[in-house]
Amino acid sequence: MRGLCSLLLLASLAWSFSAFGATCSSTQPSVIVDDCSFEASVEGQDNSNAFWTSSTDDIGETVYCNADYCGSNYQHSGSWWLQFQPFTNTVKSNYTMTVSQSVTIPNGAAAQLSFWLDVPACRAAGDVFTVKIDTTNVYSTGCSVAGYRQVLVDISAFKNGTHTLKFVAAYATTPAGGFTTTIFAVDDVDITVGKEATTTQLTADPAAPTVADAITLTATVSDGASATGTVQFKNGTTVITGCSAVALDTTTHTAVCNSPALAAGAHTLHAVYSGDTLNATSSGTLSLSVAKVASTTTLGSACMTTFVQGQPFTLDVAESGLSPIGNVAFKDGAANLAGCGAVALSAGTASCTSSALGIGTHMLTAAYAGDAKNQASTSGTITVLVLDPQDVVFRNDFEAVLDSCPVE
Ligand SMILES: [Ca+2]
Repeated sequence: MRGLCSLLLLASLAWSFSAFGATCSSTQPSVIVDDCSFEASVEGQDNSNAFWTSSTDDIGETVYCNADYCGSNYQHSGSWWLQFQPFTNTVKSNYTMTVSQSVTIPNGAAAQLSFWLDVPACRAAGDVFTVKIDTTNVYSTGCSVAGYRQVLVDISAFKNGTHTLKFVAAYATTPAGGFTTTIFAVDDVDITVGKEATTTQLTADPAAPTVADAITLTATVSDGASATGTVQFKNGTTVITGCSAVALDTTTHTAVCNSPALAAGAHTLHAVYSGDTLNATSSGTLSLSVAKVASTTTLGSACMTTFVQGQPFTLDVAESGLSPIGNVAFKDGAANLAGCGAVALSAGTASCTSSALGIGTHMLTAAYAGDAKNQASTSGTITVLVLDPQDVVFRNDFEAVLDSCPVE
């Protein structure tokens, strides 16, 4: 039954925070201060609160107030607040009251404690209100200020750890005769942690790839606050397929994009870290040039290279590279060989037959223009000597044959 009551209480709390507009947060970036507005206080003999611990009450005062119980309205939000006001029938010296809670502060950029403080009644100049983290005083004031004000304290020195947050009211002396002491009222206690700045570096392996390489992109995120989240890899403004949200490995602090489809040429790549509740987003850029592979153009011919003008002569090319496609230009010196200036490769080969070689010596080559993956290349030379028919004594009647090679 007690468990059920607790559940009902928590459900009620969530509603209360929202309904009363508490200016403390229970979810930024995680629950750091439980019951930050003291709304979980329970009315009864010496009002209690399951989330806050008060010092031994040896004179019967309460520290959790609502208007109904304490007869005043010192809440900053909601209907409950923390109130230090010793009740005494006898004079006491050096009397101290405390209310505390264990808080776990994440490792963000900066940690800040915020609370609202009112000193509606000041009855002894020596009364002091102090806030401690563990044993360190992080804030202290006398009783000279009335009216709620927000107090902000940098407690970055205590981030990344579990500490005791303690409010302390110290009374030099407490007069006899009821609630005639200084009042320190506190409400809406909050601890917020800023996001840690991060950096993201992007590298490629290999660093100088060709289109034939399997490229690996690695983003490395700095880990000031145990970064989690994802990394998106982009080529220019285009998200790389399969790498839109690669989970960050929290051990190596890296995210890897394997085998991105990168065409030959210059690329500006980006790795964008998503950030998380404690870490700010960041991105890294890499200029990566992907080279085409080298191609080799091998020129050959099955024909005799000395023959009489007017006969067909066939050149063959074998093109090696990364599945080369495109055209080969067969050349006679610097000029394209007539009808053979743009012969499409088929399965890496091309051939062309010409019967237009004039009388004399010809230096024949083949030039491959390259394609999206292959560099251009030029073959070696085949030297052909074409004879003048008038200078040739035919053993048989000469008859030009429309074939691939000379007959004589
Ligand atoms: Ca409150």
